[in-house]
Amino acid sequence: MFSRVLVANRGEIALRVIRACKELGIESVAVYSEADKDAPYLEFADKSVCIGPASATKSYLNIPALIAAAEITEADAIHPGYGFLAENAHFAEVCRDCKLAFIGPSPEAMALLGDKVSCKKMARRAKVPVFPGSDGAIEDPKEAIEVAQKIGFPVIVKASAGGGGRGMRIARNDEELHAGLDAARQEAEAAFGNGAVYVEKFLEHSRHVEVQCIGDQHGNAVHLYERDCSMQRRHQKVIEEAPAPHIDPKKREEVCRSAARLIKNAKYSGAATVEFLMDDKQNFYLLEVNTRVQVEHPVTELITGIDIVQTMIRVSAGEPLPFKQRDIKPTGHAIECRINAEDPSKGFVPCAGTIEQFDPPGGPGVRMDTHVVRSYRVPPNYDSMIGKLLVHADDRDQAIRRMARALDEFHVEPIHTTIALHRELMQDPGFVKGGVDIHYLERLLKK
Ligand code: MV4
Repeated sequence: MFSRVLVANRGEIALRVIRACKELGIESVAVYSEADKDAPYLEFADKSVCIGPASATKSYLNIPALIAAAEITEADAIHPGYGFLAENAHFAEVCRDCKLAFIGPSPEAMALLGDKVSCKKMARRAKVPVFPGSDGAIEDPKEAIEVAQKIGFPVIVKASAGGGGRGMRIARNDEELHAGLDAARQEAEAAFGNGAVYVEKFLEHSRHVEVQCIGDQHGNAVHLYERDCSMQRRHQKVIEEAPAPHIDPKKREEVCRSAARLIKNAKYSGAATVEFLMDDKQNFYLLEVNTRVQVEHPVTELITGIDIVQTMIRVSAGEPLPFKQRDIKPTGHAIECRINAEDPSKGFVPCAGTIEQFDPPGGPGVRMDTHVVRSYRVPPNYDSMIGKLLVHADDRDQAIRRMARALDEFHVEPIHTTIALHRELMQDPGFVKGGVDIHYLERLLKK
């Protein structure tokens, strides 16, 4: 096992990793930018190191500064959390070259699954359903037109290096396809330095169902069941839950086994999330694979009782997975509400500033993952998520009531947060019924 892990992140996920280390008897090293120098969670780590100024490029994305911090503190591993460098294969490779364990997949596996064209190829071989479309990257617009003729419009052009909604264009005719190819390619070239694009059938109404998986370095891989993340706005998830509501048990097994098969075939080690779109007939198609721990991982922890962050650390140190697929028995229902320092009544503008009052909820079945305490100052430099409120209950209806109760107890002043929005969503007939599609929340917010 590692003796000291450097946590290459900030905020709630940094605290989450520090806690996992402590429970495993491993020392942790926190890093911070100048904007985070007074963050209270730094005290929970065994050591902390300043890695640069507020700007993320100069701190949390600064590879030489992170490696230097690991070397100075004699850390033997780095946990990247999510965002920042978590899915940067170059960073994983630099860690390996510096004899630091990257707590995540190998750079090769990350690159293979992170590139959507090669990921889709891998999925086809593993008999995981993918959208009909081009076999690989599109070189010539003629090719794209031929594909569209075969599968029918609408189609979607996606950047192979994209993800989370960046570098995508929907096309409903030849003309839009020509324009979409150029636009997606240019956007991808500028954003990722890789202009490769592909074309597939566009599914209009669907749900976002993702499967949590984890593999070890001995060829074992399991799934930890699925989450529904359809409640989203501008590709930012707002509510996540597990299990996904209104899925037939047979379909559920099918989608979860497909995901685990993909991860196993890729000889993947570490945590991965396999994302799917599911249509109203419960047909599912691969979207992409996230090769990191996700914001919403606690939803799965609550229904399975498995500590995903601890397990990531153990498999990264070479331990075999401590459970088999048949040992994983999900119970009850879990919901997560993302608490963002944003004003939903003003187009979700971020609200930085000092939190004078912070009274998080508690009681049975409530989990609050946050780095915030009273008098914490939310810096304007980073993501606006200030915490995650989760509940676990016997079934979905009780989980919704428990969340409504927890949100009632929750008081944050004076900055605006998404708490008030979540209170309304817990009473929204569409959400309460369950099984909404990925456009539901945006339609609701327009009303
Ligand atoms: C799609 C799609 C419909 N059909 N692919 C958006 C983010 C990226 N992960 C893929 N995305 C989509 N891909 C096909 N073939 C619709 C979306 C999509 C979406 C997916 C998941 C959650 C929210 C979304 C919002 C808009 C579009």
